[in-house]
Amino acid sequence: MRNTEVMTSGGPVEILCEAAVDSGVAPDADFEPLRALSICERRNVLRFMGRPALERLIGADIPLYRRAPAGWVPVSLLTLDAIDLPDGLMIRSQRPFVAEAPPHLLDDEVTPTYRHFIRNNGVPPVDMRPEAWRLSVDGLVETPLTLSVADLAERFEVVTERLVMECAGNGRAFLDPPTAGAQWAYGGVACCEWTGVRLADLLRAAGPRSHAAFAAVEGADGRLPGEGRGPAFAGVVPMAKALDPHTLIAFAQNGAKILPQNGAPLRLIVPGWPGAYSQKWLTAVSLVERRPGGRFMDGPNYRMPRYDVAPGSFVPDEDMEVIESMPVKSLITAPASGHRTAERTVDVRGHAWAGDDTVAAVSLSFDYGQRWHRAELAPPPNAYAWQRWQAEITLPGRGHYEIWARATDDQGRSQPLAPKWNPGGYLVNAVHRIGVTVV
Ligand SMILES: Nc1nc2c(c(=O)[nH]1)N[C@H]1C(S)=C(S)[C@@H](COP(=O)(O)O)O[C@H]1N2
Ligand SMILES: [Mo]
Repeated sequence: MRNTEVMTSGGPVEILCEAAVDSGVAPDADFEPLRALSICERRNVLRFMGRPALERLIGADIPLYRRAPAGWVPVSLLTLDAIDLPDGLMIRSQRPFVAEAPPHLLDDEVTPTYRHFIRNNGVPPVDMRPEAWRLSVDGLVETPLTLSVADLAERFEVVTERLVMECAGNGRAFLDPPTAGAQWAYGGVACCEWTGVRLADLLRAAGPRSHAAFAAVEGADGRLPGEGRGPAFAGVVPMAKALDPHTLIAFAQNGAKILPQNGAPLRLIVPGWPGAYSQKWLTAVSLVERRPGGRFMDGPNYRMPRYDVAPGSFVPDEDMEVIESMPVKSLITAPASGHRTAERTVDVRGHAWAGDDTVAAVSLSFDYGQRWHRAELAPPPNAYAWQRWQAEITLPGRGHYEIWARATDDQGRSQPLAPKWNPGGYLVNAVHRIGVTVV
């Protein structure tokens, strides 16, 4: 049993929980000291170990060791984090509260509500009662609106869709040198079933003026103590995306109320784009002509260099552009990394998604990317849902292997084999790797 504090509506709350869920790795006493380190620090310790030391830590031979890329570190030694919360979340930061699930707990086609990652930038509002909530739509509109949660469902068509949301910084923990921000491993992504109304329908009801170019969105959360006054997190959605029929103002998640930590009672869902666009605890949508320099929406935040840069480089602001669609990516959700089995043949499955686009293919490799085996890939159940894939992989024999998954989108873009460094630590979409040992 361990005690954990969670920030919910009323502030810190004590939750008693057991690490009931297997994190999917072999508990090796030798590895215990490394658990206290960050993923980046672990890599920097492990990369200088030779084959015998790595094999001892893994508890098995690594037969294809000589095919591994320079500086390779077994992924199952990198991602050894304890489950902190019931239902499987690992806490990445307490203030602001940030948590993610390990990939093998994201196996469901529809992510269970409690396994949806949590990314707060400030302190959630205290009062999230739907009865008292009001949403305003104003700025460059003919008729400003003030709506209650009940008004939304009464006045506009209600839709339910499975939508992928991913934090732009998901995967950041794999960058070297480390960059500031939440140190996500793989779990800053989810695909829930969201119910709500289309933002486009509200905007049409309000009548946007012709020079409206952006929807500036506000939430009711406050800044962390010591960070001054003002909104915790400002969002800006370009009009074309605001008018996309899949951009929703949601009031339900997986058929029930949205959880406090995920933005109750109303939140925006801007699928395929960084989670940062999906304003939680939504209170206002205001149409504006010019991009406002809201908090976290200016400077280098949510921007990528226009070109590939060497790790650790300085990139001038004018060479940075705002992130819109997220890149193609995949997750292996079964087996869990660290899986040990007597069978050489392993059933592998997972999800793949590609921002505004769809996934055209998923391939798997067990020899560090030399040969690739095509997986079976299902179409998305609706636009912006992730796609199921599965494959049967037969490993060469006993020992420790890595299985890598690489998705390719319908524009022909594939996941890179190694993460690409950038100053903000965004859009890390390198192949997903798991470790599997045949005993
Ligand atoms: N009001 C508000 N909205 C917000 C945030 C926030 O801190 N405050 N975080 C953003 C970021 S960076 C992400 S990735 C998603 C995370 O949503 P989740 O916590 O429900 O997973 O919400 C976005 N919307
Ligand atoms: Mo995010």
